[in-house]
Amino acid sequence: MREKALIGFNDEEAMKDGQHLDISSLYASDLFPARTGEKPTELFLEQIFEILFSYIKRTYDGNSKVLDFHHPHQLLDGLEGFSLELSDQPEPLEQILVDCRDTLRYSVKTAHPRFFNQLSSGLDMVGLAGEWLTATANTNMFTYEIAPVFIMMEDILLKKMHEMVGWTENEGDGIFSPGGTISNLYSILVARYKYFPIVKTKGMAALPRIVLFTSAHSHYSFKKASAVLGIGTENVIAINCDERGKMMPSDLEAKILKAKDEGSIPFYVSATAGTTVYGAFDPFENIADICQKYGLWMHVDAAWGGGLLLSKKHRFKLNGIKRANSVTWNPHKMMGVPLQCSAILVREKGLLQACNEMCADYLFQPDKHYNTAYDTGDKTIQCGRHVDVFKLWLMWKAKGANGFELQINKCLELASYIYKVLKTRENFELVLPNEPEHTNVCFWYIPPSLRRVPRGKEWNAKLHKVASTIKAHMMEEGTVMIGFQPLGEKPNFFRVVFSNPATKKSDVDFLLEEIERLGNNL
Ligand code: ABU
Repeated sequence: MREKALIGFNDEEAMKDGQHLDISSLYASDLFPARTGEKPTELFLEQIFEILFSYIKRTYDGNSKVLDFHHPHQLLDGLEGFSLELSDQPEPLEQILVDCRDTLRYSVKTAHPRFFNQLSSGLDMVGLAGEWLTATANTNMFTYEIAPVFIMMEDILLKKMHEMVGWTENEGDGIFSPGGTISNLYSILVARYKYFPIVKTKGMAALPRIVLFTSAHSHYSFKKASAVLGIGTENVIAINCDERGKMMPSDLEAKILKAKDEGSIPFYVSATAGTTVYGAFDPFENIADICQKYGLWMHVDAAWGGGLLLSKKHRFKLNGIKRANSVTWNPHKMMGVPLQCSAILVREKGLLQACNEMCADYLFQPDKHYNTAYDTGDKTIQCGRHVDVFKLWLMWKAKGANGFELQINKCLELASYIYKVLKTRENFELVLPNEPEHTNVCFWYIPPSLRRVPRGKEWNAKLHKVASTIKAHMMEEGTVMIGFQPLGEKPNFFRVVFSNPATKKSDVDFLLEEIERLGNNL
């Protein structure tokens, strides 16, 4: 018979107050977890499961808080029996359970239907199971011999993604990487190697001044990667965008010509499918024409927008992506796969391997008894690599491409809904007048003191403070979370994004009501 549950985690109040904890008899031995399979191990994991499951239930309870905010110094000082301090002596497992509970208690519920702060949100139950299984397998993605199933799954998923981008059967390579920034870095790395293979051995000193182009609204990772790769941030040339945040092909061509005139060597253009703030899609066909004309590598950063390839209704927004030489796509964003899950796709086979391989003979022995083409670890800039692919594979099994399509369409419908609501609310103003292309919708809240007064520089300066002030109150109250930022000359505005299939229209209504409630004294 199973021993009684030792912690009353099903009791919401007990969770909140830390009361009714009967944990004294849980473990007699400090040797745990040396002998798996014995009662203490099972009990410990059952208790952990209860803690996690209770957290999940509260997360999806629309009336629970999104966060219980504390300042860094408060966390460092310790909170109600929760201390971050580490000591030389082991702590009892009872305390470890409480630490797990409290870690979640003071974390942000990114799966809460009212969490609108980040491009990745939600918590898919099958994806979560995938993450648990991955952690249980606890292996490394560098060789087939220690990750046979996961390596084959990665191969299958990369092929699926190539197909969705529109590459032919003979095209397509890639690797899962730790996030969009690293995937974008790979694209520059491999493009530079394609045009200047000597860089691998001789370094940047052997190269002329090379420059790359990306839009003013693109992700900051291109500058970061250029700094890391020794290209230099000054050699990242920003291309102007139109009022919707789309790269202007005319400015791209003009800046390529100018760079050439100045003696620089253009080699790479990154276009964006779903910019971070506006959610804009660049005109890929026009950009591809220009890349073709000047012999440049074309990358598409579809970290955010790639998911739309699964939607028959919205995939036209990525028309032309198949002409890209490389694509970044983060299933942990629109596809709702638990963090992290990002892929760099490269059209030309073999380039990633040639660019990055070091052939360490203790690991990638060519005379193994199986097809060593599946020892994919030398394609990467890492050695050890986490298994990010299984949760995506499992989710795909569980919902199929059609299931992803439904959840993605639903998120786009929510964006359309809030856009329409905002148009009718007199205390809010849309930053962009057009229907959203992606799930980003940007807007200002205009507080009473700024209504019906002349607008100008001073007014803008006051409006700039509104979003940050409301956000500060919002964090203290913990009822909802949304991000804000300035853009160019535009004062701070809110950006709502939808990627959580659990969000409903009532949560969207709540968001706007909450902003009004928190801002109506400003
Ligand atoms: N890497 C872009 C993520 C930004 C965001 O979640 O808002």
